[in-house]
Amino acid sequence: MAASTTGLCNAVITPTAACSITSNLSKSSRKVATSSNAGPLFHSLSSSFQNGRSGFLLQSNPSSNVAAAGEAVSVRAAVSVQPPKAKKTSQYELQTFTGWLLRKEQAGVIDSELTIVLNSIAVACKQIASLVQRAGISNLTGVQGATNVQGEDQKKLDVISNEVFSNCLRSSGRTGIIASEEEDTPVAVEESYSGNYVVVFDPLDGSSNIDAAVSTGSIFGIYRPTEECLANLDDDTQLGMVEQNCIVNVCQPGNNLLSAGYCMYSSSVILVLSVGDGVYGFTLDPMYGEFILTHEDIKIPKKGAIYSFNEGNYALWDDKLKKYIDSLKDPVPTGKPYSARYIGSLVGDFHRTMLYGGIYGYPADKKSKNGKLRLLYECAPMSYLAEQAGGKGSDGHRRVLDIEPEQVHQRVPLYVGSVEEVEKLEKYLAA
Ligand code: AFP
Repeated sequence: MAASTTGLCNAVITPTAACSITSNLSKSSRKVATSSNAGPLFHSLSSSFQNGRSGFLLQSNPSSNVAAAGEAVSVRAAVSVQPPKAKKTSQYELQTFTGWLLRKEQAGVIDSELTIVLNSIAVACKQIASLVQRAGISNLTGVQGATNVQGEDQKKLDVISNEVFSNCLRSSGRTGIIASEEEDTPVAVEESYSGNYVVVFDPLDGSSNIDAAVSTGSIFGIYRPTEECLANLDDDTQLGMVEQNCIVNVCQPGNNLLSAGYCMYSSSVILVLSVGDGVYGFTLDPMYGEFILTHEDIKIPKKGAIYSFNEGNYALWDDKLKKYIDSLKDPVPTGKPYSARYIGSLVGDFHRTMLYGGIYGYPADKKSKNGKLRLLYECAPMSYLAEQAGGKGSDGHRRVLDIEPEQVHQRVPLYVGSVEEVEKLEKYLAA
């Protein structure tokens, strides 16, 4: 990529050649379907109906399993144009991610453009999940031989996942700017048809775990570009300005997020996201190749006796933080110590914290004055999800979502999880 700067938020980059990938997303169509044989076909037709894109569903008499050749199929449920029901009506009815998105669209929570972007992210996650699962077999473990702008060794899968994520976003035609952990500076997408969303992502977080087949994940955040950026996109004569404006657009506080989420590649592949009305989790069904709603309206417990810090850095920490950690091991008045759990993969550690409660922390220390995690594509999306689930995300003193980024790859300390646990830590740091 032709980049000439260090990722400062007022930086200018040279335009890059956009990749021409045809869209994976099939246009919705009105379907007329018959089924003489219940089972997977009928199930998939039902799902198609459920997703709100099928106008007509013709169903043969289910008591007759096979319609003989030439036999007129008796049509029972003729035509329905009813909107899809919000509640499950059958034990066989699965709510797919696509169906869920369409319901959110119908309810006016998101628009059709954002639906397309989120769908393209789900496709990227499925592809990355498959690459991660086959990494050992396909010789995809190990390093690529390069370092990213942050001086970290790029794993082979870091580079491939970045390409997969970027290509899926480009092919959606709705993304104007992408900023990734693996790119020096944000990239303007030239073939954007509409929407022009700004998408920030870490395509494979926790990749140092890959060679040991430990959990990893992808993290993303979606912002709307400012009016200024949209206006200039049509003006070829000001391309340099457009680039500059759009890069500035990447540096938005988490408060402006329209949506954020992650996909965890673990014993299950789980996509967790929010579009601003709670947090929802979808598990990839390997049989159907679809994300299925499995975690509805996730709420982080108000407190939880699990802490997740890299305690190997204890000697480098501030005394106030040391006191806080010590207090978890010998708490007054309960006397019952907290449990320590640390994978070293933010997505896995955060996912557990969200479901079981507790606190995840990556503090600043004597070596890393601002901690390790990146504000834009790690701390802000996770803090947004935490708040949407009733939890809290803090840098120890202030709300992470209020922090105005100054650089694309800016780092900040992160403490996220149960409200009471994060507030307890803040009190120790303020003492
Ligand atoms: P890698 O992508 O290099 O594995 O880093 C992962 C990460 O950014 C985040 O996912 C972890 O929570 C954190 O770093 C772990 O850092 P430590 O190894 O310093 O504990």
